[in-house]
Amino acid sequence: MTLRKTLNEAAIRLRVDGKRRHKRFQDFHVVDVKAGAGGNGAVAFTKTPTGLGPPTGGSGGSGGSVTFSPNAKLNSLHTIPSKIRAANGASGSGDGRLGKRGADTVIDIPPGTVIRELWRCAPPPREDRNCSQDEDTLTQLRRDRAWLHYPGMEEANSTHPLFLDADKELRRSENLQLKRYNPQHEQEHALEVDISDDKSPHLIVSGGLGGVGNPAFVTHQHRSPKFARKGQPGGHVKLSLEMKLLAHVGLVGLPNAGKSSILAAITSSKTKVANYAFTTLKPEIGVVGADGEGEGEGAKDALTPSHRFTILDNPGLIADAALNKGLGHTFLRSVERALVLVFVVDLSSLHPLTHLHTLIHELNEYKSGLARAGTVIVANKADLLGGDEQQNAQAKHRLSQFTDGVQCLIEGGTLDPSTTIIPISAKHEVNLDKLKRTLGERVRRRQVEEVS
Ligand SMILES: Nc1nc2c(ncn2[C@@H]2O[C@H](COP(=O)(O)OP(=O)(O)OP(=O)(O)O)[C@@H](O)[C@H]2O)c(=O)[nH]1
Ligand SMILES: [Mg+2]
Repeated sequence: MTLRKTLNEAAIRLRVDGKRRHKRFQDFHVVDVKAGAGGNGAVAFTKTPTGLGPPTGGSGGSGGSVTFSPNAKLNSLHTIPSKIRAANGASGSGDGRLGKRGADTVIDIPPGTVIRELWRCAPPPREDRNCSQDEDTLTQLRRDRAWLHYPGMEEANSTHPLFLDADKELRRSENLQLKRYNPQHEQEHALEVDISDDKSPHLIVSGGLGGVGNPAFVTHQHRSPKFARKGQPGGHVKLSLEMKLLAHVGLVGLPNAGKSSILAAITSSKTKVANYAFTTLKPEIGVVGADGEGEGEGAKDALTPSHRFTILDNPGLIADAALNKGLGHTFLRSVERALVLVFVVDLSSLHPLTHLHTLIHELNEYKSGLARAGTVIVANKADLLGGDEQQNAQAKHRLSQFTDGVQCLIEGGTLDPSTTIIPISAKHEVNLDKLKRTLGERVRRRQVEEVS
């Protein structure tokens, strides 16, 4: 009874820990981003013994903008708030005092994040989109949005020629803006930014303009405007953020194939290795050839400091991962970014070739032709084959069958002609130098291809 209770508690704790661990990594996020609105212009006058003197209302400050800035220290999107706002501009005031500009918001984003616009609030705000309203109500709604009146003067303003002229002018410019607005064009030019390693920040939405104060409306005939412009709203968008980890090499394999064992064997990464499926829940990066790491015999010549490369261990891929089953898309996004993909298959399993077909199928389902980036096939757990003479012969036969299958895939155009098979034992560290050298070469080759 007590043992069962303890076991239950442990299982619950593990589940909660697992969820928490998972929460610390997020590679897809939808955010609502709104820039600050401009501050209102002021309706103010110098006070004189006889009443109101010349107009002195200051203009409002513009709203703050929202900018995304790459920060190489980040590798998850979970710290980014779902609602991102910049400060509104302050309103202007008497004596021509200008309102303070709203503070900008700068959001740090991990490099390798692709930002896509899902929705944008189209300018200008148009009350008459609501066709059920009558003309007078629409006019009133528009005026309420755009104008600020001196206390008690709204009614008088609504028939005053100075106000009517200013309102007409505003309406004309908004109509022009609306005519120029083309939803098709807007869609075609929707924001799509790939935040890369460069440090330059990307402006996402600009703050609204501040409204002008009442002195801006003075004319020769009318020296005392009793109204001012309100500030304009800031840009407002909904974005999807999709993070793709940047690594030179990506390991792709079914659960338990030994991907994490390979990462642990050729880098100093402390990734978890265990004999059950889905040990790895989030992509993990290691560096091959960094100081003191991955420097086995023969590797020193091949991996000079300039030839270091990063390698990404991924969760196990299962059939229908491309349909978002298992951990699904979460890491295929990162896989897509790697220069070189490595298929890791368990050579000791009954059907290594079927496993390879599954991996290829899932990658190609996710993105057509992606499997051709898999130019290295690691036949892992080779140590489990062989032993006596008969077993050795069986092992050779199995490897040659596997090699023939791969050759067919190359001839059929599914795999790249440069695809090579490297039998290894990650657990017993056999043939890892050859693996590192080959990966180093492939990465350099792809880097040269990318530049040219
Ligand atoms: N005999 C032998 N066992 C290995 C070898 N490589 C990995 N293993 C074992 O296979 C099991 C799975 O290894 P992992 O490295 O965790 O496999 P994985 O592909 O990362 O698994 P997931 O993270 O669940 O996808 C562990 O028990 C490893 O010790 C190998 O070369 N030989
Ligand atoms: Mg793993």
